[in-house]
Amino acid sequence: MRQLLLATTALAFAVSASAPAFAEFNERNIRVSNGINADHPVGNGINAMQTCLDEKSGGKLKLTAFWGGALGGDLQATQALRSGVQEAVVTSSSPLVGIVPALGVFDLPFLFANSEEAYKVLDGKFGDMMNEKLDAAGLVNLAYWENGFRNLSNSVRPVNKWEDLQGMKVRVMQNNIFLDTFQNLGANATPMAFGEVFSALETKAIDAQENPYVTIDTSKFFEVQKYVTETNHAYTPFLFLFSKAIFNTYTPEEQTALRECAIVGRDEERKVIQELNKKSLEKIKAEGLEVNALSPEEQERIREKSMVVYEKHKAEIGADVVDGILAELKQIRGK
Ligand code: TK8
Repeated sequence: MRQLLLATTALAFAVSASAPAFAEFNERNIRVSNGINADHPVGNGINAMQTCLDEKSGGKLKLTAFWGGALGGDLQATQALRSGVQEAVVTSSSPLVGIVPALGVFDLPFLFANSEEAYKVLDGKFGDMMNEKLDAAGLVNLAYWENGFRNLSNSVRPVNKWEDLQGMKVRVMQNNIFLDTFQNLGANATPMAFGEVFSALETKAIDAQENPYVTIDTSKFFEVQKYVTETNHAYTPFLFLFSKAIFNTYTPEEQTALRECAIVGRDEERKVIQELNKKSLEKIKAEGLEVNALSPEEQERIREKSMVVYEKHKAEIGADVVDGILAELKQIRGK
C-alpha cells in the first residue's frame, strides 16, 4: 500500500512538474514571405526550421511560408516587417540598401571567391556588425541564408567577353551597385523587382537577367532565355528577417528558439543549394540553353574593369565597412 502511495505521489509530482507543457511558448503563426518558389532550397530550409521549432515549442511556433512574391516583393515585405504588420521575410540584401546602405558591401562585384569565405564573413563578426545596423532599422536578422553566386542569362547572344553586353537590356535588382556594374560593362541596365522579371523576359521588355542557377531553374527563367554565361560576378546572401516590433513582444524562450532554428534551417538550405546548383545547371542545358563559362583571362578582364565600382560606392556604403570586409577576406585567404 505504502509502495503504491509513493508511486502515485511520484507520478502526480512528475505530471505537475511538467505541466502546463511549454508554458514559455505561445501559439504563434509566423508568416514568412519569399520571392522565390517553394521548390527553391529555401523550402527545405523552412521545413528543417519548422521541425526544430516543433521540438522546442511543442508545436506552438508555426511558420507559414508564402511563395512567388504572394505577400509582395522583397522591399515591400521588408517594409511590412518594419511597420510591424508582417512577421518574417527571406530576402536578398541588395534591394534593402536604401534602408541600410552598408548592406551594399555584399553587392560589390567579385567580392567573394567561394561560398566558404562568404560563410566565414557572414556567420562571424562582420555579419554580426551588419545585424546591428539592421536591428537599428527595425529588422532582426535571424541568420544569413544563401542566395548564391549569380550568373547571367539572356535571349540575344552568347556572352564570351564583356563587350558582348553592349546595349543588352539587363534587369538588375533595385540596387545602384548592380546598376553601375552592368552599365560600366556597356549593358543597358534596368532596375526591376524580382516578381516582374519573368514576364519582362517573356515579352522581351528586357533581354537578360542575372541570378544563381537554382533561381534560373526554380523560377523557370530557362523557358524565356537562350544563353547562360557562368560569370559568378557576385555572391548575394539571403537574410532571414524578423519584424523587430513583433519579435520584441515574444518571450525570451520564443526568441531563442527562433534564432537557433533559423541556423538549423540555414545549414539545411545551404546544403541543398550546393547539391541543386549542379542539377539545375544540367536541367538548364537539357532544356536546350547554350551554356558557357568565361575564360579565366576574360574573368580577370571583367574583374579589373569592375574595380571602379568599389571606389564609386565606397563612401555611400561606408569606407570602414568596405575596408573592414577586405581586411577580413585578406585574413581568411591568408595573404
Ligand atoms: C527573390 C529575390 C531574388 C533576387 C533577385 O525574392 O531579385 O534577383 O536574387 O532571388 O531575392
